[in-house]
Amino acid sequence: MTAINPVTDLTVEGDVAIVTLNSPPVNALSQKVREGLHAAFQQACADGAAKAVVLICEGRTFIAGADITEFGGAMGGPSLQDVQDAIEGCSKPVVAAIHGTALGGGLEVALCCHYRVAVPSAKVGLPEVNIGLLPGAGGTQRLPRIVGVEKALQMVTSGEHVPAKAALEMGLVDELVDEGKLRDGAVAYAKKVIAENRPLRKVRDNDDKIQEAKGKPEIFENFRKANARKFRGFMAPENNIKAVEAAVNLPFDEGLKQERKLFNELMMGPQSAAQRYYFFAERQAQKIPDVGDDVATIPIKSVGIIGAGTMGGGIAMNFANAGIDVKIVEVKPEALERGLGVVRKNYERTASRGGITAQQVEERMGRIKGTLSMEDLADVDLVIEAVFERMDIKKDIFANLDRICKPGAILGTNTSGLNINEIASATKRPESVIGLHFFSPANVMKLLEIVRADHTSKEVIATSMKLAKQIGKIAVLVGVCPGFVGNRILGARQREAQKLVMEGAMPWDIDRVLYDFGFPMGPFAMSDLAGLDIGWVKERSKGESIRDVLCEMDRRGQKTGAGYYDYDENRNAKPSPVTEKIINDFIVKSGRNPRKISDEEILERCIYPMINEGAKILEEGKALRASDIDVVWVNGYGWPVYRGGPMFYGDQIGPDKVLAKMKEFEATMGDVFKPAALLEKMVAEGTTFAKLPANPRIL
Ligand code: 3H9
Repeated sequence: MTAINPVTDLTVEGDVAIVTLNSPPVNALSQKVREGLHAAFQQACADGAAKAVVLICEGRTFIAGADITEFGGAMGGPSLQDVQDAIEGCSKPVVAAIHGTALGGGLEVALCCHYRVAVPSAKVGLPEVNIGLLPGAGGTQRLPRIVGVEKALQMVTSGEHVPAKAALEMGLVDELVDEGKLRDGAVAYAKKVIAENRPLRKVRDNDDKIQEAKGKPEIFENFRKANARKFRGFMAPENNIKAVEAAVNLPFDEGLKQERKLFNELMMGPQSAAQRYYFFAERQAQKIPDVGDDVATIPIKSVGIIGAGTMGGGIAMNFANAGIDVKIVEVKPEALERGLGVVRKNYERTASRGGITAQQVEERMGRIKGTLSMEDLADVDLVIEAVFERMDIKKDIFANLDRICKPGAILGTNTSGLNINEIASATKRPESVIGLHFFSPANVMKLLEIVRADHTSKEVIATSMKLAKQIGKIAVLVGVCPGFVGNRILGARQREAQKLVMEGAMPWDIDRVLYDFGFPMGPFAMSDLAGLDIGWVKERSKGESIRDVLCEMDRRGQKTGAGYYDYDENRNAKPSPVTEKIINDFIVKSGRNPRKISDEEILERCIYPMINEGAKILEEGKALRASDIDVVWVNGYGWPVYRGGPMFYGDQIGPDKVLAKMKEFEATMGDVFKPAALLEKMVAEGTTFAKLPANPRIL
């Protein structure tokens, strides 16, 4: 065996040369890796004994793509293209041996190999779109030559990871080899290629699949139209589509040039910078400075959930989906039956769309047991309380759980803002109490705010973070404060949205500005969707707010055909003259005159207080890092990922500009705009949210 460099080895076994990469954690194509591969292939191809070459990786995965940390800086040679040329131009057949994930540049390297084998658990894909890019190393030119244009469009714009079996069917992989026997399987395959004297097949030379799409621009137009909603606001999907169009309409090398141009456009643009930042933000959020890998975790084999309402049922589904047994507790048999019925319906709907099989529906339902007795939770490893937001009820439940649950069981609450220290005080084991704040619908939404209370133990935190990953959530650790991180910042935005209305901006103006910014919908459209009467009690209504009046008129949102907006039978929203009149009457009654408010002011008034609130959260130690706040807002509140998150956006605008505006608002509109001390300090020191050191722990 020859060590080519610290991350690359070359061995020749009989007539097969084996190039082995070992660059943890994911064999990304860093400069060292490119250098090693380039040199190894030059040597392997020149080796007199070798008649074929296998490329294989050590560790958890085949090459997972370009090294994203290198982006944005100068890249040392050799380039990825040099490496690919060395592989594709090798005079001997090259076989890629794939396990784990061959993603992005990793798959693009594999597509330069003449043959590909994989283990059944492997996955392949071109996920560059998720970081605001396109496959910039020939992926958009080679992929359609194997899988055809339509499938290629779908793969590059969704970034999906295709399982090995499907990849085999599409021709992306030539053969599956036994799990755990990749090396032997790949060598055997290489020997077969040699024995059968198979050609040096190059993907670039095969135009059959793209011929079918030549002269059919409607394929691309239809694809754009069908996905317009999904792609709204994003730059990368369009450039991906254009690159595949180039594969169809241009000779291979010209197509490559066009792909490079479109790639560079994205790489230089603001969206990819935001999406790359976000990629690392999500991973960073998993690291808790004072809860290291050495902290033991508690095995969670069974979960109890209190409350079979929408939240409780949704939460239960997460665990059942992950193969964990669940007991749901309700007070009344009808409520329990209704709750379990909703869960079943949800599963059946997924099954009817092909998401899971009928058998899986039964398996998952089989894992969820209903009970009317909290005493049945004596043996569960974790309890999540999901009843309505009343402190007295929650404390009562926790006192009971303290009595019933086995020692060491984690006692979680799904409260969206109540004081968890107070809830924990109802028990004699506050170290076991933690906030597990799911977002609705809990079986769909990715975000989980994990709330550390004063006495929550490190084991309980470490277990919750690990469990979140196991059930497919993105967890962010936050501290106890009203609304925690997400709802607290939402509160700042909602307050301004309501105030803007009382100054003369119409709900649809505010919604439009926020929609155009990239949110899926604005706050008023959202209220109409959720129902204006949530938390509204007719008997207590005094007609003191616009919402009171709307509800009294039975304008309770989409469900009643009218709310802030008027709705047609297809639930299309139209600005409502009725609402407009109510608003104007309110403004007059308050002794003011409605004024014309610019879109710019609407945006600044809604967004800057969010950034300011984020700064307060950081200075109070209720979040570890600015980027954690961004993860909360992108995953839980529809902040457009191509704008990174509110704190990233604050850095883009410039903390000095945000501060100046907050001061201006404070001077004219009062204290609620008072800038956070941290924001003042940052500006004085010329720093940014991204550069702030992480808080050492959640307070
Ligand atoms: C590209 O290829 C462009 C080309 O087309 C053109 C070039 C010219 N780079 O996610 P995990 C780190 S663009 C650098 O927790 P998992 C990650 O930060 C790239 N670092 O593990 C983390 O570090 P830490 C296209 C990377 O098992 C550690 O690895 N490829 C990269 O849950 C473990 O990651 C992609 O977009 C990278 N490319 O998931 C794939 N990837 O431990 C991106 C990971 O310090 N990667 N790291 O926090 C993934 O989707 C997942 O990481 C993967 C593993 C599925 C591979």
